[in-house]
Amino acid sequence: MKKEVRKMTESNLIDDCLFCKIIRGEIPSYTVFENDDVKAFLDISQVNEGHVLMVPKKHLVNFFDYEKADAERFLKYIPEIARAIKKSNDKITGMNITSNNGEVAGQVVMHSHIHFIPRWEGDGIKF
Ligand code: DGP
Repeated sequence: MKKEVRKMTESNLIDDCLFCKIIRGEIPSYTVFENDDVKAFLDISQVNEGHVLMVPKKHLVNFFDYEKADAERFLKYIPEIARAIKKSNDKITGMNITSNNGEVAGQVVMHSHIHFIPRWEGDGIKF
């Protein structure tokens, strides 16, 4: 069953999508977490050191595109990834976990992704 799901997911990846290319390994990325369902890698334009993106291994445009099963399958990894990033650096004491959905909300790459932006006292980041 798991194999079938994985096959279906991979066939859903599309040719001209930047994050599908990263998932397929056609564009290099610094991967921090990966399994059959999701991949998490360093964002190329770091808002703060350790800024990570998590993407589902299924081409979903954004949360408006998710079925309940997609949410259950992909979003459950958020706490695990957040903890792994926090553990990677003692100075991290907080984190902004955000997602831009739609162009008007600042979404540039049209493959659903979640930003993990590590925070610490005095980091100077303003939202
Ligand atoms: P958003 O504005 O929410 O769609 O964020 C897209 C993010 O994707 C942005 O923070 C920069 C990141 N990004 C764009 N191109 C690449 C790339 O080729 N590699 C990596 N690692 N990140 C990228």
